[in-house]
Amino acid sequence: MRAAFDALGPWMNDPMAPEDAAADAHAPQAGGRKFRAVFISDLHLGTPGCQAVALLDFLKHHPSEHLYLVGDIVDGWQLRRKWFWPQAHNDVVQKLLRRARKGCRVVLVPGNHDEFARAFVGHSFGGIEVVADAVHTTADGRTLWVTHGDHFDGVIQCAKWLAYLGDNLYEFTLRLNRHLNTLRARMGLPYWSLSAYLKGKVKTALNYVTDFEVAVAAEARRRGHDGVVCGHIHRAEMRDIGGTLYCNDGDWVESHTALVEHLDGRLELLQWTAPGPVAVADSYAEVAA
Ligand SMILES: [Mn+2]
Repeated sequence: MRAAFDALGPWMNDPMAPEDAAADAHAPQAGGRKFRAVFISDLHLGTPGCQAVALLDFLKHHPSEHLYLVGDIVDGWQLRRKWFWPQAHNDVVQKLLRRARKGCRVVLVPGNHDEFARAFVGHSFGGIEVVADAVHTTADGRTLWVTHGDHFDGVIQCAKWLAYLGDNLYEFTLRLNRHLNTLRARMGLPYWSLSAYLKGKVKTALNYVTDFEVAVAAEARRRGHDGVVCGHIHRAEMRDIGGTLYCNDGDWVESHTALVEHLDGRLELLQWTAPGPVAVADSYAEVAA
């Protein structure tokens, strides 16, 4: 099963390019850390909003035993509208495939923007397992249900956030955000996310977010798990909801966030602002309150 797609093409098994070999050579030394698991989602490869360069940097500095790709990895919706595939996006795919080849267990849980991958559930694509959802057991014995989360759009009565921030408006916000940050970079200011700021400020968005979080946590509890890891709403979070640990690993179009499990089972949300990670717990706490 694992090798079902390995025969598809030589690009899956490319020998390591010299620059890749060099990059991998310093990966283990970078920070001297290895993680038990890394969870990322909502990369939206194939869209101009995808922060592929930052993501590559993050992946290089966070080697792990398990890597969960929690949906919306490749944005099939946008690619159908307009083809966009720069080299950095290719590099991300190659990096993920290489990681699988080098012994990391890479699991893809498709989301709504990459629902085409749901046709391959149960198969393996270049060593990457494709599953509808997964259960991850932490080093300290907790079970986490891993799902993208889009199935919960339907159970939320008033998806006001989606009504206000439709796909096109969202794309526009991201574009504005890029220009703004190009200017900020010229002025020597750090990266700042406009749409994350707007979403954090809009009350209806918060209601939607809360409904979503409660619904996902309730389903994880119903399934008998200690917690859940999801993505979809592009809002990184880790908190207890009625005794169930709700973790959202955020996204790589705005917030550059990931959930990591340390070797002892401790979970942590990271925001990658190269050259070093920043814990996001404090900055999100005020919005969640
Ligand atoms: Mn999604």
